[in-house]
Amino acid sequence: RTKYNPKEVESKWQTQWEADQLYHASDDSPKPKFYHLVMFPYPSGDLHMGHWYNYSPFDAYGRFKRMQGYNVMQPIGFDAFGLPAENAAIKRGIQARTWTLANIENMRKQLRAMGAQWDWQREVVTCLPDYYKWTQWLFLQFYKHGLAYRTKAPANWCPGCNTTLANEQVLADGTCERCGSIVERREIDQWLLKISAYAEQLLDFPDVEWPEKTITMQRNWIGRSEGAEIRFYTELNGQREEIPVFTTRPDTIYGVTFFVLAPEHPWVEKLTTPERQEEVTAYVEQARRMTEIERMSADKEKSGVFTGGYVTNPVNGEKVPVWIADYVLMGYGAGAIMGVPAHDQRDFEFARKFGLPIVEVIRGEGEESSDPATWTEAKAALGAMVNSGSFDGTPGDEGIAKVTRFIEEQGIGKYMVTYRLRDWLISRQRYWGAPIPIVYCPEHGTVPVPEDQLPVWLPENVQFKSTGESPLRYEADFLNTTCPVCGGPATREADTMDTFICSSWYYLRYADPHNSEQAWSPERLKQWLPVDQYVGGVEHAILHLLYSRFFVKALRDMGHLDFDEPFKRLFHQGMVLGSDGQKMSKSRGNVEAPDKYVEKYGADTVRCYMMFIGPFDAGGSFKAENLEGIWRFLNRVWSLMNDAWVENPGQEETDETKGIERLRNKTIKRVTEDLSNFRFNTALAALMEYNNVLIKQQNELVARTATYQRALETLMQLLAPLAPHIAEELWHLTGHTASIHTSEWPGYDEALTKDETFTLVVQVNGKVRERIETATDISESEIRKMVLTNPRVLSFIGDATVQKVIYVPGRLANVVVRN
Ligand code: ANZ
Repeated sequence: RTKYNPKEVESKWQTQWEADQLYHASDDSPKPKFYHLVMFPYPSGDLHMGHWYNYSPFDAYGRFKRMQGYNVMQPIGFDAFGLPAENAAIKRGIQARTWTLANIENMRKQLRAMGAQWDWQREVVTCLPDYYKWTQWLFLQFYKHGLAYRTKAPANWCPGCNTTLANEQVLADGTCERCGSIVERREIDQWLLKISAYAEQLLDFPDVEWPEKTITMQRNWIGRSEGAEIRFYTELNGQREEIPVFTTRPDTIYGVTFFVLAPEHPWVEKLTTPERQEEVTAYVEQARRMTEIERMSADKEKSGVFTGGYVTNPVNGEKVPVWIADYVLMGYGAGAIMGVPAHDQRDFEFARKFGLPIVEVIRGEGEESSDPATWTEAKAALGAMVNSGSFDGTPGDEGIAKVTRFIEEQGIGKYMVTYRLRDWLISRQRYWGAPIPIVYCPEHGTVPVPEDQLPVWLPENVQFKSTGESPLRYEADFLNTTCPVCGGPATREADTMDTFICSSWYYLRYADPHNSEQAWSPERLKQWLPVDQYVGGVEHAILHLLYSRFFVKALRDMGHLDFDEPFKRLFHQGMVLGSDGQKMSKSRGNVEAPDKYVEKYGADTVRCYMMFIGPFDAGGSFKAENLEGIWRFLNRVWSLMNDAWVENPGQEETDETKGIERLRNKTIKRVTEDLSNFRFNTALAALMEYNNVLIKQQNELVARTATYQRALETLMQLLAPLAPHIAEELWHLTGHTASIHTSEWPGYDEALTKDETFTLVVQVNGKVRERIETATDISESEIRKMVLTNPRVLSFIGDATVQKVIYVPGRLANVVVRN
């Protein structure tokens, strides 16, 4: 017999599979489709442990679905634009494109070595013109439909990366997610996508099976608030001027004792009195340098300045002082608030700090009136309205509705819903991204590049200057162009698009990756989309997954596709940790490269080990020494198949073979259910147990029966999704000619998965009184207990005394009683 040599086996089958195009998902298959997607990698140059941890079970699931009869499409590609390539270009003088493509080549090799069923014919690389042409085309569709616009917007500016960042790329502590620098705010002309127009729709998750936690994270990010807009007013140059606020608590309107504008609010200038001017200007300057996150931080001590101006509360006619404070944000609600210190904690702290009055207007049930001066915090809970004129006594929820109705009747405000979700800032002052297809003409202003002139080519070589502007601004050949309308001299937009745009639609392109006429054909999209199963990290719970949903809904409304959600079922893998149980990181020195283990044990062992670490969604520690256990298991399978396989099993079946058949059915059931539910570790455990039993019997006569041989065949098939190479090799070794991966997943007989049972006849004094289904291997004492607790039997025993129970094994029990 031969020795298990994974290196030989694996490269042989990888070559063969590729030659046979085994994993190419045909567009004309009669089988039902199954679109099986994993988040595509960034081409950093190396497949790390996390990729292996993610892709191994993922691939096993795809193979399982394929054996179950689906036309599985399992594509792979590269999310290839972005900062690291540009940084490599700056640091090492190597072209971003060259760096990226070399990395991709290396990762392709590593991805092949994994032996996953990638459909390489569908590969997409987002930095290549045949892809970004369509990214640009998509931008133009958004533009055409009023969903892309340019404005001077305060941007998160990272001084370290010299670029703007999306809100999502700023960490909770106000630092850049890439380099850790403190993020600043700057006003520049930028392009945004109007994701806010879809805020309400994005709250809804129709017909998807997503982790509840992820749905909640997205909903919180969108941040829907119901309340009212109320317009305060002032006299300015003899004119009545209105300034709206947004509040979720219109019922507290009588408790307003001050008014606060965001420092950037346009009214700051108009309301500030000359004597307060200097102080106000200084404060505005200071606030500008802070990030929103810092400003919103709950533990930050409240700060602010009085403008000298006043506005009037439209409900009770009271004049209140106008302040500016950084805890009020320009980008949320109306950029102004009514200060209700008694019932809002931030306002409470603000009032305490600046000695502003606090008036109680909401009181909880059974609560006594108390002096707010004695309070230590605001009373934020709902309650009955007090000190509120004719509204006094109105309870909780009713108060909100009643005041809202009142202000609507008076024409001083209206019911309103706001969202925290902001429009998506997509301009990047960077080189390595898809150029925004816009031209600026002195005559015609902003002109979209005509679709038939796409792509707007990204130069392959540029000069990097540390100006904070896009390097494309200094590329005369790129920048200078002609106006598509008049043909006169014009300049191109020099910024490139956020790479999250590229990844918002790659799963659509996979359906029709070589289409040079369209981003996709409607037929192909209809055939493959939506994605049936999507696997990827929970770190994308908001950014990528929300953007992709927005794209699909917007494109649906534009008529480019006809479904509502891109990803029907979503699964987040856990994280693979270092052997010390800590996140793998260079600084901790616990990073492991998978390649050397693939070299030593082969991909099948590494794949299976990844699945064996723990539940897929929980993650776990990578312990190199534990690879041995899997290695031994695969070797035992190898030996068993080599030693126990017989071509023509002539041995007659016995009672013992029934047990083998039962175990075979049970194991199929276990593995089928485990794989269906992403429990790869327990599927593997079931196979190990199964293998052990078969090994024990391999030298007995029973091993020469057709039943035993069938059990061996099943072992190979159940193992095939997890360890595809060894299973394929053994499959051919045992005389099969077609690939095991095209074989049909073994079915099982439910009845055979149960333990063997028989019908016990129960007599009382010789008369048949009951029949009980019970296990064959039940003991006599268990029979006795079962019979004497059976309600029907007890009813026949009545008050009589049980003398004995006579048991005829496997048949009947007779209860002898005497009155
Ligand atoms: C008066 C009031 C009284 C408020 C009260 C709350 C409690 P959410 O739920 O997060 O939407 N607010 C409105 N616009 C703001 C802005 N631009 N920056 C900072 N704060 C702002 O919060 C809505 C509440 O946050 C609003 O309701 C407003 O304070 C404040 F007892 O108005 B409230």
